[in-house]
Order: sequence, then structure tokens, then C-alpha cells
Amino acid sequence: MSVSIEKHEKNRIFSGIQPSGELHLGNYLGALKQFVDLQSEENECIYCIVDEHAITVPQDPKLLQKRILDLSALYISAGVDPKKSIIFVQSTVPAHAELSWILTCSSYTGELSRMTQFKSKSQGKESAPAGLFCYPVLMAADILVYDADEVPVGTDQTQHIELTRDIATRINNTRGETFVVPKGRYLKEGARIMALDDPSKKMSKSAENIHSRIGIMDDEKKIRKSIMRATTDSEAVVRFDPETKPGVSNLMNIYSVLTKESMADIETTYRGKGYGDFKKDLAGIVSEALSPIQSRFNEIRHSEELLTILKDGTEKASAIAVPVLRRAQERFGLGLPKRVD
Ligand code: ATP
Ligand code: LTN
Repeated sequence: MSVSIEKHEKNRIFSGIQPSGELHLGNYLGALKQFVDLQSEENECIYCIVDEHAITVPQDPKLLQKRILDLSALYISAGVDPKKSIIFVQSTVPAHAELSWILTCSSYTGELSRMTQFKSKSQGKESAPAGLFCYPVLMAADILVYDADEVPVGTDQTQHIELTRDIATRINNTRGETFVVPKGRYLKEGARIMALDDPSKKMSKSAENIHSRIGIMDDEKKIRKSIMRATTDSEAVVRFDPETKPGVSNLMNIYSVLTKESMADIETTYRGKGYGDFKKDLAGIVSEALSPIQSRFNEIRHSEELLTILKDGTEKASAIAVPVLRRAQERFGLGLPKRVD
């Protein structure tokens, strides 16, 4: 008898962030803020620190350990509540890597070479690490091993979510119902925050210019400096038009997500005023939004409680992941046979 998908009552949410550097406002508005807002009676939320994804590029082991703690503390200080959500470190639940191998055997090199993130990260290199190539399959395993229904991410992850759905559907069609086919969950606004110095690129951890991004831990002075320097245009009118005014529109997007004001309201408030006033106000709004997160972070980051939360998270996550892995293994004929006949 084959094991069928066990129905879970609530809408199950899964997402992860890499501990690969200091988070920026794009990560906060595109991903982390959604993590927090999704915690409700209807949802069962599982949030992961995806350390195995981080080693697709070389990492210093001590620094990676520090960043795992930083990111865990940041989840909590941004509002992910360990009483409501599972918070854990990917490598502490081996089922991810095990399922990833099974999925790798049901994936094609053609579809993996089409991933734009792989193309851009391997561009110009004679040979790219195989981990960078297989990374989307590990991401698929992260999601499928929890029977997740929804995955909140920024729109830069759409292609990876589609691949996850393709792999799950393929296996369901050839091996019988094995996986829940998940959906991506994207915020309409804020889903893509652009670099302050070049609004044609997304705000990124790895960009060289530190004023291209606002770090979640940046102080008021740095925030003000980065925003005041942000690229705009010569029209000096606060108007939302991403095509012809990408710089100002990106700043308005940040303003609107944080204040919940519409673009029309923001345009009215700043009619007849220059970019200076608008930018000064925006810097204040951003500092105000980040400052409570920063103070909570400093309280939690070095507390023993943080380790307890993560250990507890590993246990709870494993309890969901291991049976799903077993189900997949069974479909492929893996594992110790039950009888000798
Ligand atoms: P890198 O800068 O190295 O490409 P990253 O900043 O994209 O990394 P990730 O760990 O890959 O960081 O992303 C974590 C989450 O933040 C993902 O859900 C991603 O979609 C989201 N995200 C990243 N950058 C942005 C952005 N500029 N705007 C909105 N969401 C973003
Ligand atoms: N690939 C994602 C991080 C990531 C993720 C996941 C997100 C790894 N596994 C599972 C959602 C669900 C990124 O680079 N932002």
C-alpha cells in the first residue's frame, strides 16, 4: 500500500532566506515583512534559514555561523513569532538534501540551464560550481518536503517556483500523487525594490556601492545619506511613472509600502515641493520602520533563547519533513524493503 498525502488543516506557508550577508530593505519589504504578515489563524508558517543554499558560493565557516544567528535573530526581531511559526536552519533537517537528490534525478539539465539566476551568477566564468546549477532543485526540495501550499517570495524567484511546480507535477504524473503542488505568493507593491543608485537593477546584498541599498541595521545617518543620494531625474516632480521616472517611482514604492498611502496621495502631498523634502521625509519613515527591529535584534541576538528556538524549530520541522521524504522514497523504491519475498 502506498502512502498518500496527509491532509493538513491550515494553509501551509514555507519560505527561506539565505544567510549570505546583511539583509536590505528589498529583502525586508519583498520577503520578511510578508513572513510576519502571514502569521494568522488560517496559516501554518514555516520559515527557514537556508544555509545550504549559501554555500553555492564560497563562505568562511565562522562568518557563516555568525550570519545564521544574525538572520535567525532578524526573523524574530522583524516579528516572526516562534510561538506561532517554525523557525529553523536548513542543514539541521537532512530531509531537504535527501529529497533534493531524488528531485535531481527527475530534473533535466536543459531546464536548469534556463534559470536566469544561474545564468547571471555563472556569467563570464569558465566553469561554474555544480551547486549553483542544482540550487533550484534544492529550493524545490525545501518547499515540497513540507507539503507547502504557498511560498511568499519576491518576484525574482518566480522562475524557481515555476520549476518547483513543474518537478512536482512531473513526479505526480509519473509516480502517482506524491507532492502538493505549491503556489508562489508575491506582494503587488514592494515585490521588487530597485537599487538606489541604478533603478534598472534590483536592490542587492552583493552590489559594491553601499549606498545602492539600505541595510536593515543601517543607522539614521546612513539611511539619510543613501536616500538623499538616490538617483532621480531633472523634472523635480514627485510623480509615479516607472517607465520615465524609475528612480522617483522606486522611492515612492518604498514610501507607499511603509505608510500604506496610495501613489495619488503621495503625489498630492508633495505637489509643488522638490525632491529634497520628499527624500527627507522618506528617510524619516524608513528609519522609524527599522528602528524597533534594530533594538529587538540587539536584545535577542546573543541570548541563549535564540538557540533554544532554533533547536525546537529543527524538531518541529523534522516531524513534518521526514514522513514526506519517506513518501517520496517509497514512490521511487528506495529504502529498506519491508519483507524478503
Ligand atoms: P543577492 O543580492 O546576493 O542576489 P538577494 O538580496 O536577492 O541576494 P536572497 O537571499 O536571494 O537575497 O533573497 C531573500 C528574499 O528577498 C527573496 O524572497 C527575494 O525574492 C527577496 N528579495 C531580494 N532582493 C529583493 C528586492 N530588491 N526587492 C524585493 N525583494 C527582494
Ligand atoms: N532561492 C531563494 C532562497 C530560498 C527559498 C527557498 C525561498 C531557498 N529555498 C524555499 C523560498 C522557499 C533566494 O535566493 N531568495
